[in-house]
Amino acid sequence: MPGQSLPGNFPAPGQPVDELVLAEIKSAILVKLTLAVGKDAGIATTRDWYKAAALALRDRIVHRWLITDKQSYDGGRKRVYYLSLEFLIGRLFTDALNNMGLLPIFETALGDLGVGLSDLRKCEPDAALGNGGLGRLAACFMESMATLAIPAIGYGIRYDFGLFRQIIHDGWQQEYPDEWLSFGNPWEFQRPEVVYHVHFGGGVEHVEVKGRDRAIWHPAETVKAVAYDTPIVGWRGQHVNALRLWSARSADPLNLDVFNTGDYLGASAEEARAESICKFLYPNDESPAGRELRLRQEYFFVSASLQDLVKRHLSSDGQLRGLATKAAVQLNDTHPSLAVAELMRILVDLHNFRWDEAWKITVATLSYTNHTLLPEALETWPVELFERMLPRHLEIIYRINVNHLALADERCPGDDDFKASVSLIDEKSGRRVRMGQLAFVGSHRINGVSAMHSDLMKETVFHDLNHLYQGRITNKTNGITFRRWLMLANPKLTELLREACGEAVLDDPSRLGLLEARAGDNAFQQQFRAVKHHNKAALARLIGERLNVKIDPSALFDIQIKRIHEYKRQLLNILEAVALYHAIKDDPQRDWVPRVKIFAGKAAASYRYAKLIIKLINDVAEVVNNDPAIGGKLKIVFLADYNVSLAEIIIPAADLSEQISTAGMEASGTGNMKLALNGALTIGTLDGANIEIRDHVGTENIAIFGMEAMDVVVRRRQGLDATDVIRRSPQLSRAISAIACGEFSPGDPDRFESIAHALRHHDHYMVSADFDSYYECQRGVDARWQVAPAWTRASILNVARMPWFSSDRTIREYAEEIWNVPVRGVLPQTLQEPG
Ligand code: B1H
Repeated sequence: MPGQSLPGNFPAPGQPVDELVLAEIKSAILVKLTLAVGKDAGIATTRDWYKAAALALRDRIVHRWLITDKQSYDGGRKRVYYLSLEFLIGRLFTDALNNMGLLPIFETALGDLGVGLSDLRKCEPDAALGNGGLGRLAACFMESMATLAIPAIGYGIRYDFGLFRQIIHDGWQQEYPDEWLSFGNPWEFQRPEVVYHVHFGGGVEHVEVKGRDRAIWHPAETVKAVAYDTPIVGWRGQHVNALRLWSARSADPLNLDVFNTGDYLGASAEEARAESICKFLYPNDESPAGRELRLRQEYFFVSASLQDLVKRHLSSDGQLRGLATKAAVQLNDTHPSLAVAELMRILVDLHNFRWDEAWKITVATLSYTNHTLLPEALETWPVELFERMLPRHLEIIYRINVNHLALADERCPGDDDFKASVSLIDEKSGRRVRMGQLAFVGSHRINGVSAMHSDLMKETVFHDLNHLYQGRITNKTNGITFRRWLMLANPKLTELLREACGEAVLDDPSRLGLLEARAGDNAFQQQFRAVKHHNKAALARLIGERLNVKIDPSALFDIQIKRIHEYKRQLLNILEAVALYHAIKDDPQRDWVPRVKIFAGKAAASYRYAKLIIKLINDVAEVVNNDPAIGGKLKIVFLADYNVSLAEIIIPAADLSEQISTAGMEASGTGNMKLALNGALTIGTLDGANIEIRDHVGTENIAIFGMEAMDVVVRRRQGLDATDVIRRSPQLSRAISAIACGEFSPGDPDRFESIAHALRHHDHYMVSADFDSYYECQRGVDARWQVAPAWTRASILNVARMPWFSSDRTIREYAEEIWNVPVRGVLPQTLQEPG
């Protein structure tokens, strides 16, 4: 009903703000500015105002936090513990304001105080404590768990430096430290009293106590883990959970004996070693760093988190027997796999449980999400390193393995290959502990992140383990939070959707289905296009400011934003751009569809080939953007330093979403969901969640091309040489020759020789093999773009059919099928899988 206030202080559009509340908020901000920031309004910078406003907002969140936490505690409710080395949060200010229903009133209050909310929000640095999809998924899940009132704690590391800042210099990526904490962090609460000791190294003594073996670990080194809590508020502010990040401190910060000898630097060496644990996030997406410091990070946060949750459990239940009924621990990939051995150590060594009972509790408590099947991403650690760093854990892993291999022998007697394949120890490449196998064996549920990925898990890496532990693997297709990725990122579209589907759409995304009836409506289409145009004009302005490239907002905005990785095939996209450039040059008078190809993404600092692809994109852009012969029909842009905040600007402006990974290689993708939700049509392969997106939006509203996962397997078996396909494709042949002979790098003609060679003779990612199909598909997209009503209809239908991809749906599935915790509300009937 127009004008009527919604629960939790949510003003409907046009509703006047409450003057009393407004005065209270203004005064709260001014008090914070004076007493917490220590500044007078006359001299305050925008950053000072941001801090004051964030603190005023935090006060309001904290009240809810304390109430909901007490309710969960008093009610003895089961808690979810989400263990993740990555939380890619981005900015929190408008997210928290929006969820608290305070966005309009803060905007007015700040405006009255002479500060613009949009300037102010830019003062907040992105919390980039993650690499990409895996870390962003953890952040979406935290928001959805709070929204669904699931008592939960996210555990991770408070890195001093998040993911590096990317600068593009002369077309090359350069990495700079991300000093996100240099101006303080108004969201977090340091908890100096919440401290745990985490041990490393030393040896293990075995003694007999009452006829039972007892292991006593004598560690050589101890580090302290100190908690920092950030409140995460759910939609409509009714529930708040904590994100608890650990920071490392030395247990012995200054060695006085050494200090007194005059070796001042040496005296704090211990401190430096301890604190290095939380210094930085490893910038490797999909390929584990394999460094000793990384294993220290993994154990550090697992140990602190388990000590914390065990202590919480003991304080309410008094014993650990029923742990699994009160705690569900979700392992985000294999990075926290040590939790299996650590929980066993806590139960057996510290709390005297018999091994078998401890094992039952451990398996019932833990569950593990797998995010990738890439062989290079499967984490393993040398046994020798384990022995040195975590000697007791290695013993525990060996014992788990003995029981596990006995089971394997029962299932497949005498089959040594089967046993070798399921063993926790890889004996083939110099004895290594397999973290995936460890997490699998120690968990009651193992999930993949899209239907196809979960199926492939059963068929490939976990084939034998699936045979041994039938029914453990399950699928939980990823989702995204609509609050951030629709409401906040795209306020104009949200406004239109509120008008078209009613206010309830904010609570129940299935109401987006009401758009179906309007998809062909001319007047509605015009409004929808106007929103898209507004967002595209904003992005065009940003590109003009940052890169000095002039962009026409009415051109087709073709977007590929994600980590730079060979399997994601940015190379296929830029090759198509080269071929299109040649085609336009050959026939400039044809009615070419004006296109802007926009790329953004970071390459791991050590991934040289990915960095060369960035250079290629920039070199091609330089030539294409400055060639008058093509009349501006094609523009290529690489936006530096892709992060959550930049994604929030690019995604609402997208017409076409590039989801073009080699089939079978992208576990799910979540950018694909964000772009479709904002009305972009997908061009993609049948990979990851693209398949489910197709099933929901309908084959006619998505452009699918290329080989399928099985085709890839078959072709790879035949060899990786691609001269056959190149010979058959004049366009591909010309595009490869152009990059090989220096058409885009005249000053250094050999620069891209390695890329050309791989395209011709080592086409592992099927870039050459898929090229023609992709090029054709893109021309089909051009043709569709030229019929504006049909394009707009498909775009509207994408929005209408995306509700299933809400992370609220994903979290409900985890809650019901893995964690066994109740959730608030019921899934509306309309939010079901397509028939
Ligand atoms: C995903 C990773 C990942 N899968 C290792 N695996 C890392 C692996 O630092 N490391 O060692 C970091 C990240 N990330 C992504 O997870 C998948 O590629 C996406 O397809 C998926 O959508 C996302 C969330 O499930």
